[in-house]
Amino acid sequence: MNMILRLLFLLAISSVHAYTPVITPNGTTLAYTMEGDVKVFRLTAEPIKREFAPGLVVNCWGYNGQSPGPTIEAVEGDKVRILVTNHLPEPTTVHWHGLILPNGMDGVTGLNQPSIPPGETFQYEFVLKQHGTYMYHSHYDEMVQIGMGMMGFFIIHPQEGEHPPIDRDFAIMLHEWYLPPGASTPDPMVMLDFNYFTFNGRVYPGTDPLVVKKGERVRIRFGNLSMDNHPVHLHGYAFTVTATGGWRLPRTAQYLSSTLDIVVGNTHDIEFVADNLGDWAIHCHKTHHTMSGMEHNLPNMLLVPQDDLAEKIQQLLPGYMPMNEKGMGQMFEMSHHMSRPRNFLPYGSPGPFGPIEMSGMFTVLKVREGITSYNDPGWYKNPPGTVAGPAPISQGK
Ligand SMILES: [Cu+2]
Repeated sequence: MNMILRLLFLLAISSVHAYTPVITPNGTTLAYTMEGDVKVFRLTAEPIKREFAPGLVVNCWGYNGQSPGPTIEAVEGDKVRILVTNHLPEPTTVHWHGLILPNGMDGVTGLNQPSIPPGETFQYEFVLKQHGTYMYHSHYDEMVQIGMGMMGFFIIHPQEGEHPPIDRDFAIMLHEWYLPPGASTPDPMVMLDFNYFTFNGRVYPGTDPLVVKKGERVRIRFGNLSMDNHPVHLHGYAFTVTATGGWRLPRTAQYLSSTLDIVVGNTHDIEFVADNLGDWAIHCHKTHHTMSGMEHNLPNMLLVPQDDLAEKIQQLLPGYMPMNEKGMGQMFEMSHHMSRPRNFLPYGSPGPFGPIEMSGMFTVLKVREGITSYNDPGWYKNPPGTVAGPAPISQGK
């Protein structure tokens, strides 16, 4: 009897804190230890190498070997202690973006605390008084440290569970970088002309697909600490915008959309029921943000015949190829055969119907039925007769 009561008690306790763990695609969740009733997390600020996609490795600054840093995940009401060790060559601090906490824990260098010198460990401790999607980021030398990737998610689950419950819960941090051709270190001085745009520190085809089972309720949490807003578009669905800045919108303020502008310095949550099978693109709709490695100060040669010119230049520069006469789509074949600078991605990657020419902030929502794991199920097999193709002759020209 005693045993059964204990079991029921344990079940009750665990159901209070039951939540669907957040998945950070291409990332991890930060482990913690319990010290009394305090959840203790450890972050190390340090220079790291981040592979944006196979063949492209970038010198970033981040936390625990990653940029974005590992996702901190906790429950409303938790007492948390976060130990931050600085292994950067300069001081740092950490700001807990959007959290309601004591002033001295807010992390703004000079205003709320002295900076953490290289080699030192500082301690932050506070009680989580809210739930939702929040972030953490450096608040020292922000242009360099945030620009170099010092950010991560801070996700707080509600104490009483979710209504309706979420089956698949993803978190995607948006960022942008300028990497000169052939270089490995981004230039944090650049204000506008970025050339790599990342979901969780990866560019397509390096971004993990979001794999869900048909009928599951999906949430995607977005955070943006870059220099631009990113209007993220999901194909094949209408989603509901359910939270902004971490705060859940009242039902009457939630709204349907297929594109949502993810604002700099903010987070947004969207939710939908995955009832439409297939491989659905999800990407920033600024067209330059689904490119990688673009240089933007080239002359515009669109519709300019270059045949003679190419021959003449080839005498001086063997292997020279004319670009952009008939649009940029032709670059796929070229860029996979021509020699490229080091640490530079070819243009496009193979898809089920030919090259996918988007890179950067692009990934694929894969909705399947009958899958038994969330491993990448490969490309969607479209039912016969449901793929666009050449029109039959009867339709005329
Ligand atoms: Cu964008």
